[in-house]
Amino acid sequence: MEMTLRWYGTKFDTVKLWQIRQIPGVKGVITTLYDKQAGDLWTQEEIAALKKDVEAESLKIAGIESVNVSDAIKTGSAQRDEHIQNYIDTLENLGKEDIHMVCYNFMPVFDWTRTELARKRADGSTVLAYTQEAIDALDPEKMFSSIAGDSNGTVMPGWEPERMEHVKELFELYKDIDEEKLFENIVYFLKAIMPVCNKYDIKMAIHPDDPAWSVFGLPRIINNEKNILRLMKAVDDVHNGVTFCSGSYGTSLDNDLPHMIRALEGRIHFAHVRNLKFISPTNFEESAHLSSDGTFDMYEIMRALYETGFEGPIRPDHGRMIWGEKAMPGYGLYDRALGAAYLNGLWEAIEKAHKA
Ligand SMILES: [Mn+2]
Repeated sequence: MEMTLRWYGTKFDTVKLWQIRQIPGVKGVITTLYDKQAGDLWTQEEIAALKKDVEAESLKIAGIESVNVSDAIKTGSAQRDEHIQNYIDTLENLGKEDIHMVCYNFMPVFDWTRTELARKRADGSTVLAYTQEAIDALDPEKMFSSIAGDSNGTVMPGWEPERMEHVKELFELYKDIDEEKLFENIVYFLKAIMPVCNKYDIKMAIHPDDPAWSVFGLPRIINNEKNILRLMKAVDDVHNGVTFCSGSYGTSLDNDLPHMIRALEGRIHFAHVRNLKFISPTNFEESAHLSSDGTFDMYEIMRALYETGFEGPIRPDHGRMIWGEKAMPGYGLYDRALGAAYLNGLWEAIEKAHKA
């Protein structure tokens, strides 16, 4: 595995590349052109400029998170083929710049959903949290304003104000899209992009839905072992792969995370490893990475990745906000650095135990 940190670019991230470089074992970042809208074309010049920024600090781009998929592609509307062509051209330009892993998701309307961005824990740290009760009491059109007030002035991924202004129309767009239709549309998309992925060896890595169940009646299809294996089989090409996000699949306690990793052997191209603390099955908060601070056995998750020969980029995921830091919720420097150090420690121990 290759330890990385997510970085949103010079213009958007409170965390600096030189700080990331000082985290032991981190040699690369997972980044994006954050001001692109889904459906836009990324030019080779823009990608080269991003790469130059990263390499100037002696880091490398280990992959892109994300090249977002437009609602036209997800719903199969009239603009779909034009957006797919832009996606193909974007992949071509990434390939020419020697970038070989692209994370994306296929969630309708909202990216991940949390109901609190700064729940205070006993130690004074704050974390993102989710309760079904809060969702059930909320008008989905108000979701954005309830999230935006809490984000320390940053733009949260998947919650871009430009999109959220049209949230009512977005819901309208999805009104006839059920799980089967959404599945058909993702297969259509993947089949269209596989040739360019094969040409440049670009591994597509779908991020799971978060939480792993339907919110506001919207369909969810990337949420458990059966459904992700169905997608792997529907487009049976190694370039059709997975971002294994423990904190997203893990929102459902029915998902056996180490078992899923083993079932997906060879198709996991990127890993987000973080922990959740469950108060009840529908009320959870994002804890520190350490097993004992949350609900998951992080050792077993890392062992499953090791034993299935995982070689891709990995990153600590959302961290707590600690030590007075002000940053995008989940994406401060300090707790993610602690997470990276912890995951590196687990990996070293697992590797040495195997070799002994
Ligand atoms: Mn994730």
